[in-house]
Amino acid sequence: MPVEHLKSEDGPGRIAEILERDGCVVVDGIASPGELARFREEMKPFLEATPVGLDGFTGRFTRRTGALIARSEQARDWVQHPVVLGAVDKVLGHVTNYQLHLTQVIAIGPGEKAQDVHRDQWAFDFFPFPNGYEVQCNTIWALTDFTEENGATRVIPGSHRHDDKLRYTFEDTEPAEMEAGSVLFYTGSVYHGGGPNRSDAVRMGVNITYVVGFLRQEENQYLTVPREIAATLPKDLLRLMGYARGAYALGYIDDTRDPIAAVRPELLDEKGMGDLTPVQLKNSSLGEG
Ligand SMILES: O=C(O)CCC(=O)C(=O)O
Ligand SMILES: [Fe+2]
Repeated sequence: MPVEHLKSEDGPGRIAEILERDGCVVVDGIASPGELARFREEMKPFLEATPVGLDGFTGRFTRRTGALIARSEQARDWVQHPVVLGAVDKVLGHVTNYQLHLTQVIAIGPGEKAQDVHRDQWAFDFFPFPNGYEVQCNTIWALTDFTEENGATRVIPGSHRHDDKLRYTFEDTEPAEMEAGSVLFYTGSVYHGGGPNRSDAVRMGVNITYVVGFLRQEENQYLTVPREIAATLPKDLLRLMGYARGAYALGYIDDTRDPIAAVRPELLDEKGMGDLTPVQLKNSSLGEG
């Protein structure tokens, strides 16, 4: 079964429906050519300085460049794209809060082999989350066209409902082909992997992923984004980066204060409990309010 394609105008509700059904979907034409060019320009020195991976999983012909919040203003907009967050709100709507998990350019070079088929949520030490209980929602933004030849991400639509710890092979997968500016959405539970690059050009994608607030981030945002830069960022972005409680009792600082106090104290609201909305607090609190 090929990967379904939607348009941005179809909206977050439809994207979430297909994610519920298939565990993956491509949304065409989200990023404009101007945005793609700006991102590449901002990231150029960092992309050039990134070494290739050290093992088969990270890819010996693949470069992974992170810290996108610190390094690219364009990435900050993409991370907070309303269509994306609208869909993530629905996929992860069963928890009190979610957060950014990682930001990473994945540049698959010519000669790279297919990555082993996996679930991204295996990163949590292979914890067996219940079938149907999503903890992660992911995007890969195509910076170049993604073709079967150049290493388009391989997915198994519908496999988000399969058993855990299965060993699938390349032949079980479909390429998520898409044009530059399109975005592949996929859950942490769907089986997938990077494709082999049999072309003579680099396939570039931007992996931006989100995870429930009670699990640990892959990319540690507190240490990846220097404090001086964090102090310039808007509150909503800081919240998403993890300067917020992950649930009623998770992630406060010192005397149960809002973590925003550590980076932008001038943005604290009066009660200093603004990191969860009143509804989130009510839903997750054990007390009577
Ligand atoms: O680069 C890709 O297409 C996917 C990579 C991937 O799935 C991963 O590194 O976990
Ligand atoms: Fe993956």
